[in-house]
Amino acid sequence: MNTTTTPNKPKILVARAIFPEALAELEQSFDVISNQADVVMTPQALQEQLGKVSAALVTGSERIDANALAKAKNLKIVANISVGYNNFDVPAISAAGIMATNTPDVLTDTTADFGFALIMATARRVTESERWIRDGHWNQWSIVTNPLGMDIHHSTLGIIGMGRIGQGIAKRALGFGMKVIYHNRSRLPEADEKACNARYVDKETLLKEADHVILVLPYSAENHHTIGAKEIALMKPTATLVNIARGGIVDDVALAAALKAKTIFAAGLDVFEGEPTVHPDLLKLSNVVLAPHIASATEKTRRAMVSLAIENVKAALAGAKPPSLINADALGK
Ligand code: 8YV
Repeated sequence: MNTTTTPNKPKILVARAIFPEALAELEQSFDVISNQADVVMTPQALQEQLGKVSAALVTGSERIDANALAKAKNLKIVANISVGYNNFDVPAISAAGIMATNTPDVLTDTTADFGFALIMATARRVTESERWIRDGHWNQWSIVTNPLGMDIHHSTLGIIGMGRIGQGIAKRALGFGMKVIYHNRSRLPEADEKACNARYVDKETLLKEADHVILVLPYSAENHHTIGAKEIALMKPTATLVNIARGGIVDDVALAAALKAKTIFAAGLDVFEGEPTVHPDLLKLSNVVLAPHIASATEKTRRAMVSLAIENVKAALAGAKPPSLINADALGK
């Protein structure tokens, strides 16, 4: 950990490495405890550091719960550099009177782009084809034995989770002439459905009808294993499944078994149960595209996420309402 100390400046913890310019900006207003070495803190180290500061910038690798907050007597805000906040125990944070924020909107298009990239890479066997070349198989090219994929254009896309990112993916699908069906906790207003040309269906219908299924729903205990063996069994044997939501939404063991048995065609995964560990069964399979949680990872968007997190911190410490406050109701703000 690196510390810069200036009297009378509030202390801030930056739990993971951020862009040097963003760190320099923070150092103008705060005493910064930073982790530019980017070694993930143990829960005990996190608890210690949170006990020293008024604000913290964190990511999905920091679990913020009652234990992490046990010594946090001066902490006013935990700002996630992430739109998803399943690393936050929001009731525990609210009970401690601390503001919790995330980074919505700034990553919507970048994440929707990647969702589409993963749909295409999965259906068209892009990474498998690259391995095929590198392994020296191109001399076996033929009309019938090439890595043959599934079409994207004019197929049916099933989106589970129709928030901002889900709608962004649906709008991109329009350009491919896809039929879009979706399932969500609540149905979208008619105008939004029209803008996406998307039809609401129940989960079972979606799984049975879709050629490509993409998961974009937030993780919660009730969404745990939204897709397990039973759900995969409903899908077409030619279908693909893409998860850019969170590990734990899919039962990775059941998915690996289905991919191995080829009961579905292929899967594309940006998120995993137990990240950064990937289930060994998945690593052995060729019909799965693997990505290391990079859906929001363009330089422009990651910078925008850090900037929004800093804006949230500055507002909170200035006594204003942060722009993306998650627990406004619980704190009466
Ligand atoms: C983050 C994400 O990169 O925003 C999210 O919900 O999953 C990603 O954009 C990741 O969570 C790091 O905090």
